[in-house]
Order: sequence, then C-alpha cells, then structure tokens
Amino acid sequence: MVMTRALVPVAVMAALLAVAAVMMEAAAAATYTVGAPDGLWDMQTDYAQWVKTKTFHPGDKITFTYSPELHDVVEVTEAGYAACSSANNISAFRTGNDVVALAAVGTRYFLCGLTGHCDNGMKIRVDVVSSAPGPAAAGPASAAAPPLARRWVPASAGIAAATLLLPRAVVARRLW
Ligand SMILES: [Cu+2]
Repeated sequence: MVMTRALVPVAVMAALLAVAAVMMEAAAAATYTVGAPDGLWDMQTDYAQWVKTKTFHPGDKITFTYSPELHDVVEVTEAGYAACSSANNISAFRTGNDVVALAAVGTRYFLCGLTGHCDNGMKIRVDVVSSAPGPAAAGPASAAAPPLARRWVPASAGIAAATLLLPRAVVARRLW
C-alpha cells in the first residue's frame, strides 16, 4: 500500500512530462501539402523549386494530394529517384491524400509510379535537417572570420620581415 501511494505521484509526473514533450513537439512540427499553394501532386508543379522554399525537420509531415485515378506516390531510394524507377520501392501510397511523416534527419525520395509521370518531373527530393538551434552553427563561423582576416596581415608582414632579415641573418651566420 505504501509503495503504491509513493508510485502514484511519480506516474503522474511522468505522464505530465510526456504530455509536455508531445505538446512541445506538436508546436514545432509542421505539415506541408506538397506543391501547395500554387500546385499539388501533379505534372505541372516544379518540386525542386517548391522544396527550396521549405525547411523540413524531424516531426514534420508532408501530404500528397491528388486524384488517385491519375497518380500515386511511391517512396524510392536515391537510385530509384535518379532513374525514375519504382521497381525497388520503399513504400507506396494510393489514397489521394497521403500523409508521410518525416521522422528522422535524412533525404527522402518520392515519385509518381505511373508511366512517364516521373520523367515529366513528378518526383520530389525532401531533405530533412536537424531542428537544433541555428545560432550555435552560425556563431563560430562569423566569430572565426575576423581573426582569420587579422591573422592574414601579420602573416604577410612576417614574410616581408623575414625577407628583409634574411640577408642579415646570412651575414650574421657568416660572421660567426
Ligand atoms: Cu502521376
């Protein structure tokens, strides 16, 4: 009985923490409709252009919206993407409203499996990148730039000084 009572607050705490974690993730995650707002999953949309306007993070989702009579969605490997081949597909979707979770960092490849559609541009490459804070990555790079520039001047000055000193050093060595 004593143990059960002690465990209840721990269980409540754990549950609250889990809820908090899910809420935080939900707040950060985004769902993108492929091709929207100017297009959808069709043969007109420029998907290379579309992905440039987005940054995908783990937890985000992409939705393929299309008429299932006209298209489908096949997740393929990089080789399959390059060759427009769905022969060794990872997975296939055919509902016309397919939600794909981007669970982890990495690159995902999708194409339409109907004959000729991929060759006509119905393929998309989605890069999922870490959602770690950006300033940590940008900070050292911008901080490192001034010292590099400053270091360059003394280096060239040092070479000039060494050139000037060289004959004297040779003379001094001869004297000794
Ligand atoms: Cu298609």
